[in-house]
Amino acid sequence: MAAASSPAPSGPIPFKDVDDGSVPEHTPKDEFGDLVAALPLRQQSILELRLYQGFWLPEHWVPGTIVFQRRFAPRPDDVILASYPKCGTTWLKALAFATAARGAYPPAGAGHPLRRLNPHDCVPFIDEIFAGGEHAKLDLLPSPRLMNTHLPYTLLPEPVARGGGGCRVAYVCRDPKDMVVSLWHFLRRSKPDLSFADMFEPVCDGTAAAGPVWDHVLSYWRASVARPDRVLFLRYEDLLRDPAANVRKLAEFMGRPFSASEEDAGAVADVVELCSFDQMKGLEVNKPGSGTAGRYRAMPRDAFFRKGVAGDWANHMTPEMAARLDEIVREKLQGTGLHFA
Ligand code: PAP
Repeated sequence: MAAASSPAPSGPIPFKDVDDGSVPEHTPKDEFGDLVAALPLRQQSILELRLYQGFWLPEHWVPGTIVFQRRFAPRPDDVILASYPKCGTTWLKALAFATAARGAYPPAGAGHPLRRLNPHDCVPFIDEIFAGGEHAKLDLLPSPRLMNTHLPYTLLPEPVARGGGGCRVAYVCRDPKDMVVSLWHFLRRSKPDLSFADMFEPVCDGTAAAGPVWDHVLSYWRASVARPDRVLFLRYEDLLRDPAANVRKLAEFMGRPFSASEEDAGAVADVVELCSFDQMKGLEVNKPGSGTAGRYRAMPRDAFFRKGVAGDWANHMTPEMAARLDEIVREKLQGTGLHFA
């Protein structure tokens, strides 16, 4: 008699648990290097950017983006977390992971993966995974999978953007003024002499990495209006104001609403607490000197937890700079129904 097969493991599980650290001999750069070399180029702070399909992408992402666009096979229960850089990626990864994996890993439990791993080690970053030719590792993840990207909606693979495969996308946006401040602090970890103006100007003229930021946000905004069942549009400021309401929203969107008994047991509050800024920043794994996250450009893990507030722009910009960026963004978003307060 055949032995009873054990049930397939269910996701999400931490990406770190399936990643053996191996790197392939060949990367998409070998295949698409010539195509990338023909694209408009710009040097911006520590990054070389290429203009690809209307967006300034870090050069090393572009070949992987092409492979992602052409060969990614979404699973019906995949959830892709999307954001412009420095708009709440780390927090959204933590919240989505804690929410989706709460069956296997109770959020209040001492052994929760998010107490030993940075959120970037739990949820794979598609753009860098594909850039490094490591995408076969995504096949090792049990369903449902969680992954994240900084690509705009219009650059997502056609089956994902069409919603045909059933795959869902959750996007988080943030006041662009706070995004610039956060980005400047982040990049200064690699380039301490980077001036604020050298970061502010490319954001204003749309040439910062993954920009123009307004086109990025609008790509997801429009998709969320057209397909609210497939694209969830969140705001960092709303997450700060009412994290529990947004965790419930996220859970429903992912098809895993909290049950009445989970609510009674405080599961939502447990997720919020596990992923709170103070809790995550205070973890050994995220403290200065604890190591790095990221592949191509590894960053110290503590760099992902700076202040975690709204409105820090006021400490870095003159009122004139703030009014200028607000006006650019207001004009670009005019008539779309989207605005930043
Ligand atoms: P990434 O796109 O490079 O992954 P991302 O996580 O989007 O970065 O941005 C980091 C910002 O989110 C930081 O903002 P700040 O510089 O204005 O402080 C960081 O502090 C904030 N952040 C990270 N984790 C949390 C959290 N758990 N709660 C609130 N904010 C957070």
